Amino acid sequence: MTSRRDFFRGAGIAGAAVAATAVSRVALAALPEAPSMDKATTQPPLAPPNGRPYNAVVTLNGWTLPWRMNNGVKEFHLVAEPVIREIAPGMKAHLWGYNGQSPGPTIEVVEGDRVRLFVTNRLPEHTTIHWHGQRLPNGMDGVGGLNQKQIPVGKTFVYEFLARRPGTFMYHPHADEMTQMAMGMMGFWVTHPKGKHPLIETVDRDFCFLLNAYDIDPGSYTPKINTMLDFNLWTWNSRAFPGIDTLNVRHKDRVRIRIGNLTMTNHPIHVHGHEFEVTGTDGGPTPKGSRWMEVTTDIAVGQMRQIEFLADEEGDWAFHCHKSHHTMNPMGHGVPTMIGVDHREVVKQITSLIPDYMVMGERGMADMGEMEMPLPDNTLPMMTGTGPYGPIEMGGMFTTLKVRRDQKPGDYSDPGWYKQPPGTQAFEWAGALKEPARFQAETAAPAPGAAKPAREVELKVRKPGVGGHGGHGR
Ligand SMILES: [Cu+2]
Repeated sequence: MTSRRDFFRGAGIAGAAVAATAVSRVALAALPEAPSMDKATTQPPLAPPNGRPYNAVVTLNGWTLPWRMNNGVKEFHLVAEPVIREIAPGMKAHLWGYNGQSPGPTIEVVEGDRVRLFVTNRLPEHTTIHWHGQRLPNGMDGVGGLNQKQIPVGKTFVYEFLARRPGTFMYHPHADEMTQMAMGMMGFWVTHPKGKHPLIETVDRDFCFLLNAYDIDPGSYTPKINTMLDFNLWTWNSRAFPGIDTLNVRHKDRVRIRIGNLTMTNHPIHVHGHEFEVTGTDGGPTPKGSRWMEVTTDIAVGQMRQIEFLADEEGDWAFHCHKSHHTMNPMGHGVPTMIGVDHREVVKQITSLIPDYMVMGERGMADMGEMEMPLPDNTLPMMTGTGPYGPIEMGGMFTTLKVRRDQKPGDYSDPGWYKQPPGTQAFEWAGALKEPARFQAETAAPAPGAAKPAREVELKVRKPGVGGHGGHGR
């Protein structure tokens, strides 16, 4: 008697081909092209050349993967492969990604689209892709060993499903995850609504990016994959400030920003000058009654958030993770706090032995923003970026939202620095500075047992909310 296994073997058809037949014969007819990207700069939105219409997203320091329409099916071809990614000018990393970059290209489809994704494995080990957040047949969910066999080195697998739910999603491997995600394998996925959706607004600008993190020793190129917490590069789409492009919008634009977190910690993402609402998660659009105004939203590990606001304040607004260590580039964590320590004597002695010795942080760390310390090759300064008024003293997960009246609709180019209208910028006080009252009080403090000083010291205390001078003290 012939067993099922013998039948397949005897038929001379590879197991993969039989499995794919259940998906579609067309799928195997010819592999679609796999476009590749060699730049880390933000590419303009990809207007859909066919299929249902939608307003395309802009991937920060990324791009959207073109597709081929094949008998009504949108066919994409992702190639998992080693890539070289510029993290910021002056530093390149040897990562793993898709189609030339890390993260891989954004995939944009429309609710109701039939989607077929060819995934070719050019890595040195097996992989899979999990389509995070999607409703799909269990065998398409991409967990290696659970839903499918891992894709062996050199092989191509086919995933096929209906994009059932509009929203903000991502994709990443579910095979040797610790290594493959630490190496930069991930990508964004947007399913646009079919027609008008009661909970999804039409917006003028729609940006997306992933939060990721790397541990790359200064002077080296490859991430340390065993790191769990102590990363030294906090990145948006595998870019660190000042390598992250600015988000350039027109005054009064309605702006959506979609963010997904594939790091090992949460990131409170903060926008200056505007309030926003969280209008969606990876579970879909949020009900209107659950929305409230925020200026910071915490994005936990594995979560996606989409925020929306009216860009009605002109200017260059900081947009960053609010964890202050996440807006810095590599630094030594073993550095003791030196604020308030007078190094002068010891520095004299050390420089007689080590002429290049440099004191760090005795007045704070702001010096680091303007320091031209020799760095090892292929590393970034800790705090960097120069604005119109000097060093910005930031790194990592930081960029700028630029709101301009003269930005043309659909123009994503950088308008340069904002020029504040006269009289609208913080300025230096030019009047006389009084001696602080407390200082006088201390110097006038009586010696133990001495008589009280005759002179009264007046202290004016302004209480918040009272609106006048709240009281007097000595
Ligand atoms: Cu953060």
